[in-house]
Amino acid sequence: MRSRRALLVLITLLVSATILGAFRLVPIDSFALRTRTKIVVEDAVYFNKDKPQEVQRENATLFSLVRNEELDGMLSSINYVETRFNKDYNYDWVFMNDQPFSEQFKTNISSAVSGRAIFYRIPEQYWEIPSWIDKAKMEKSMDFLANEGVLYARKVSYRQMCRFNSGFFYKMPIMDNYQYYWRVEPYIRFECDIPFDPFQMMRTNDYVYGFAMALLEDKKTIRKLWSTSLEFFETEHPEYVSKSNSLKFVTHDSDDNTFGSRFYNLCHYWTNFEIANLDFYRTAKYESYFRYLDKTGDFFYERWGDAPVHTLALSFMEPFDRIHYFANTGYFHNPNVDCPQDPDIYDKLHCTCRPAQSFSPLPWSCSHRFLLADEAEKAEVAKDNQRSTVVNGE
Ligand SMILES: Nc1nc2c(ncn2[C@@H]2O[C@H](COP(=O)(O)OP(=O)(O)O)[C@@H](O)[C@H]2O)c(=O)[nH]1
Ligand SMILES: [Mg+2]
Repeated sequence: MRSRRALLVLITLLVSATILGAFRLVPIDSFALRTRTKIVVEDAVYFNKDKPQEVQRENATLFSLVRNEELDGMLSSINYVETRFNKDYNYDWVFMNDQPFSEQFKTNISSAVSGRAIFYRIPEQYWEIPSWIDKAKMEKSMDFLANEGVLYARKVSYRQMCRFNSGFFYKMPIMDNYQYYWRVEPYIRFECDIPFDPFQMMRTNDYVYGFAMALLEDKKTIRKLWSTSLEFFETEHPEYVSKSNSLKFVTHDSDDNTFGSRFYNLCHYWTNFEIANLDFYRTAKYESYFRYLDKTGDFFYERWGDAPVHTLALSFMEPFDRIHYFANTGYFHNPNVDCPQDPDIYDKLHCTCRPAQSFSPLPWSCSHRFLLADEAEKAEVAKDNQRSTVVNGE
């Protein structure tokens, strides 16, 4: 009896030792720890890599809000960004998630980027549905939009993502370290070389915002966004409206006054690519605009996207010449691509996209409207300058 018990104890000990040994032999983080130093700062996890000293870099980072299950798509996007641009610069790359990043995600991603990979878990208060949102009303509105066939009509997380990208991503302490960010989504492509540093271009030209594609928003998702924005900028804070604004880009004259005094033409910068100066969002006026929008609850009741929100904020508050169209990048986000039409540019930049499939010349693209509005604005400025020269007798 005693020897059987001893045998049982021995077997238990052997099994436990094997299990523990196995765990010790394959620690989850072994690869990441073996190849790079890991520093934990608040909620952010840095994977350090040495950066070549001779490269002139800006105070900037690539930035992706992404889910663990989008690992393949993120790796694919990284591959394009690194090959076409970042391999020569090794900019940091900040990854944010409302969930903890998996070890697999961190290991694969930090190995794929050429600079530092920084993984940041978003604190709950920036992601959760605010307590003052009426859930029953939200359910009803989601049903209504679903009946209308609106994309992501019933997706609450999509609304949380849009609200986060409108009013919170730049408030995460990790972003305090930077002046500019370049947003990158999973499964995007750059089908042409980017043989210059867009961040440097932003700084030297004093640009606030850069985009690669602009298009029309689904009106059903933003029924009250324009009227709310007009209330804010025309009634509450006319002092926030820039004298040389780009409202020409987002409005057109129409007898249809559904949206108020002017008509929103639904054009917006497609924010899945954007490069911007974070100071734009850090101002009291942007904050006050976001708060005004947020308190309507329509990020949840309607399905306001961060793209029209960024666009309207820029159009009212920033001078037109601070917004830049990054053309000729061969940027692709399903289902659209902006492919160079000029064969010389196409060859020089080693593009792989198909010019005939380019979305930018199509009627539902707003890129050409941007260029036309930009030209009109410049002509007006030139005329004003001429007039003041005559008045001043110079
Ligand atoms: N962490 C996290 N990221 C999200 C979530 N929903 C969307 N995203 C990210 O937000 C961005 C926009 O989402 P996406 O599904 O591409 O929207 P679409 O481009 O409008 O179709 C992408 O970078 C996604 O990875 C979410 O619930 N959690
Ligand atoms: Mg996307």
